[in-house]
Amino acid sequence: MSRAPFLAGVVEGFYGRPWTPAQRHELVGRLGALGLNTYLYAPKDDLRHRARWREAYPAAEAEALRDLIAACGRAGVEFVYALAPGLDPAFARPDGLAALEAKAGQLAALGARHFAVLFDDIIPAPASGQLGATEHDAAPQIEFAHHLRRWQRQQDPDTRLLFCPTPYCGRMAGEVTASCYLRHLGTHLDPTVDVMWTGPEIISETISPEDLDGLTSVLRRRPLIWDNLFANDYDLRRLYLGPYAGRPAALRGATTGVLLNPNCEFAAHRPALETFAAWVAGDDYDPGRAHAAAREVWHADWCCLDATGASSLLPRDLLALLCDCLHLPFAHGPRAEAWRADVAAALQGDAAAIARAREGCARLASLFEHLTRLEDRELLHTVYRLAWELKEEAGLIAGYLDWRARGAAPGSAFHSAEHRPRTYRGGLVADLQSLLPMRPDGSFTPARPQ
Ligand code: GDL
Repeated sequence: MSRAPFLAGVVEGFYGRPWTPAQRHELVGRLGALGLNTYLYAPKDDLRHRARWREAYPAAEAEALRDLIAACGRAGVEFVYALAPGLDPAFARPDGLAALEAKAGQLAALGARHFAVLFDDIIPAPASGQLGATEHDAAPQIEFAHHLRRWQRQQDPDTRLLFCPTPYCGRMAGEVTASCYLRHLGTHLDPTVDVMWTGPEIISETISPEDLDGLTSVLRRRPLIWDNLFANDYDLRRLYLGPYAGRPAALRGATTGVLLNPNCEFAAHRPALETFAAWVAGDDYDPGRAHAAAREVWHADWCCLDATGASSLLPRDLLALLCDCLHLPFAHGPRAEAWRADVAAALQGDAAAIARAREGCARLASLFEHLTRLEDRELLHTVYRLAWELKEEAGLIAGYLDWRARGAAPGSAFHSAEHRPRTYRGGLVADLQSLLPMRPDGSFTPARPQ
């Protein structure tokens, strides 16, 4: 595989509503235009990808896939079709292997050449946090992959097969060099098969070449990174509009490729994709600079209408503020972080910070007002609930600061007319979270009783 091209692109690999054919066509056109070469089809909730992987696609869906594969061909993007058979205990038995051939045959008839087999998220994690996969789990997976590889080679010798292992990140594998599962994979899996890895964690803040040293030696090949930096399927209240970050340029040389698993909301993919393409293209990648360039490209989509029928683009600073508020899993963007720090200082009584915090509250209210007038309603509804929540918090903070500025009596308490118990910060999940709060270090309170 060392001479195979570096794979760079997108894995549609998230839980939740899969993208539509039209969205995929738009994506593929953009991948090609940005010089990215791969689209891996792996939507967890396409029934025929995972839960009912043996079933053939019905005519209409098959035609949509045929069109998509053709669009990939025109855009210079390799289409990779993934099967995730691991929930089916009989996947490697003869009937499973026959179903595999039939399914691969259908996809090949639609134009697919490259395949992936995914065995992630199939064994419940024991409380220790480590998945208990052993070589006994690896053996049938390898058999399944080899069956497909042999079949693939008969059709076309120049194809690629990707493989997602059951422990697919450092945290799951524990000490990688001691993992019987990974060692078995390294020894027995056809060396031309790419093995996927999400980095030290499922959602990795950083991934460095050094993080992959042990893995590369155990697998006897460089891994292919499945990058969940922008995936937001694990928390409905997050959306990631920040830049690709935390991966040095040298990571490219330590891997056979990087595929991004983006936000579920298709309309939110632009900052991730544009900045990732810049990272793939050059060594002098700077996340801040790339993000500014990505926002500049995206800005044209943010057209606001007014009551007179006139239209104007969302002010650039408000788009930047939005992207900074809905940034990355581990960091707020600079404008959001500065405002958060101002709010913290304002609550401690710092006069200069109070003025800046209030200004920030007003800007968030203005951002929300502009967003409601967006011409592109898909874009609006992609950010609506999150922008709403932000303007609610900003309104509460502004109300609290006003109340204090009016000279509240010592010992008195602030009540907001718009933020009432149960309708604000309410719901069963919020109640449960308050029963078992999480500390910043990841531990939960209350601790075990003595
Ligand atoms: C995962 C899943 C992926 C999901 C992501 C983020 C892999 C290999 N599998 O564990 O489908 O979108 O986390 O929640 O990443």
